[in-house]
Amino acid sequence: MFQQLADGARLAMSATATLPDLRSQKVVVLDRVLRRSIYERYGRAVSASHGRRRAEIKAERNRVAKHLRHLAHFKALHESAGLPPFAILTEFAASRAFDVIAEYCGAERVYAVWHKFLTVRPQRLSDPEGALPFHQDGYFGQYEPFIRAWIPLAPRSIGDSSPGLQFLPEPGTLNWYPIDEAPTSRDYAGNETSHSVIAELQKARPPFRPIVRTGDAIVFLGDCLHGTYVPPGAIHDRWALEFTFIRASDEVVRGFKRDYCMFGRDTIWWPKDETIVAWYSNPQGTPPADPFLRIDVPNAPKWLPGRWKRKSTS
Ligand SMILES: O=C(O)CCC(=O)C(=O)O
Repeated sequence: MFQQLADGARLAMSATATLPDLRSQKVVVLDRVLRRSIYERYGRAVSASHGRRRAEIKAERNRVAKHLRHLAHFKALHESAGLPPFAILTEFAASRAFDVIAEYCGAERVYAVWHKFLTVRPQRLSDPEGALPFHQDGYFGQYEPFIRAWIPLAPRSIGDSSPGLQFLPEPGTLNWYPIDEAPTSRDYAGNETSHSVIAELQKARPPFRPIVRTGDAIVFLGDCLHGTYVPPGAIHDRWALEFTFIRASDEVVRGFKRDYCMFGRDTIWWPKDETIVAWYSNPQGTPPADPFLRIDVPNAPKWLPGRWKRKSTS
């Protein structure tokens, strides 16, 4: 049964594929989600920036306000990649990965907690302790799991000659497992799933370890057990980009103050950095009246995009 899921979860870019159901599958692998002209340039900028000395990166980060550190880095990456501002976001919003997420959310807008939205995920072979153990990403309100899109940026092949991800999905069920009492992880001990639970699940079926290429996407729900997989034959370090979304109503999201962004099919609402920083640094003050930039998504496909075959209703 698991093997069927693993095979069935991989969708070739094909006009006949049916939009996958993230809710029941928990993890979906999509081929060629981003255009090469975008991911190659962005990937080069990411790996070059991570190749610099740690101290240099730290000094650069400390020059900008805390809440903007990730954003300053994001802007700098676009600049050094020679890409227009926000290109990686608009590319993602027009992608089939976003179709899957929007379908799961069943709403016009998909949200993200802004300061946690975008993460670069390096995994160096010289740092095996930096690998994440099996864990669940957490949840939001009513145990609604986070939704993650993990996009490999470099090298070309991930999960065989470089570190990838591994999953133990339990299709259809929502289950939060206990945390291990004697965790071994360096960076992630507080979220390391019980080793005995993992051993039991692995007895029932082997982990799903997709081999992906740059520009593909792995989309998964936060309750799906997963972690880093360092294949025995790995010879390259790896860089990936990770987006984290949530399914929520406008009303719930208001509780995040201004710390969120929204994705719609043809528009992204992205916080205007200066007003947000002012609000964060003086939360008693008047909230910014118009805190979001509206970013148009060029070539946004209409819902339901023609690239997906409709599900049979019979
Ligand atoms: O990038 C990785 O190796 C692990 C990513 C992961 O498990 C996470 O972000 O929750």
